Amino acid sequence: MRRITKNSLFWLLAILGMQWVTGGSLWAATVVDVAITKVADVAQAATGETITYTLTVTNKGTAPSDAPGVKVTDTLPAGLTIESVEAPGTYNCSNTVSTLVCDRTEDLPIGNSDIITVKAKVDDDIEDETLLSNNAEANASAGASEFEPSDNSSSVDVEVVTCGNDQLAFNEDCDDGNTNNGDCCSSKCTYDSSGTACDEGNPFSRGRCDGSGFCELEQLTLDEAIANCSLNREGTGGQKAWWALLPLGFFLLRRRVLSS
Ligand SMILES: [Ca+2]
Ligand SMILES: [Ca+2]
Ligand SMILES: [Ca+2]
Repeated sequence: MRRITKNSLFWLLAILGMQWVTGGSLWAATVVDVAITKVADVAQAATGETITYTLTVTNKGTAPSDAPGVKVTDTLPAGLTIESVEAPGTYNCSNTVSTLVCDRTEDLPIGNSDIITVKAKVDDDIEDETLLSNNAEANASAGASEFEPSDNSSSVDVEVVTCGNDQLAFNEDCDDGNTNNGDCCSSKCTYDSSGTACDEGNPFSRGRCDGSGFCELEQLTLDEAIANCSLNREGTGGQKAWWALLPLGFFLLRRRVLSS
């Protein structure tokens, strides 16, 4: 059996000392602790609205090494379309309409953080109350060991709220259950301004929005009512529809009865 000499014991202690000084990197792979957090600027968004996501990538420093080859991936759910990406100059980013990949060209030093901003638009045809769950990941290159993998991904949810569903959302003045204009609650669920014409379908009155979602009616004069009837009927048939005066006859008869 070989004896342990003073010389071999010296080198054994020297190597152990170097392991302590370098954090074990002499025989272990590079050990890093990369983390990512992802937040959205809103908790709810309407169709057509742009959501801003902020991704913060950090080398936390709980492991001994700078992080080589950090890659950030962000795959957006159906219903979102990437509009723009902003990243530090140390990243090469590319994206499709729904997937973003950013590669850091230099090691991420211990204790340092980077911020990547992604703007994505909510598609117009997405259903109300859809939960847009968006997950992003950040990892060092495959040659590095990850000290704490649980914080290498981060997810955030944004709920879609829509106009025309008869439910008043935080960003709506009104929601009358449709996306029609001309009824004082516009296709964007905002109030039409005071005085905007609105049509209640009554040929003997004129409607004006009051600026808070209601159509106020003003009774027309006899001449205005006749003109209104003629105008409405001409618009559909191209000929003057004299039978349109029939309801007007009832109107006049009713007025006479009431006034007598
Ligand atoms: Ca980690
Ligand atoms: Ca709504
Ligand atoms: Ca409407």
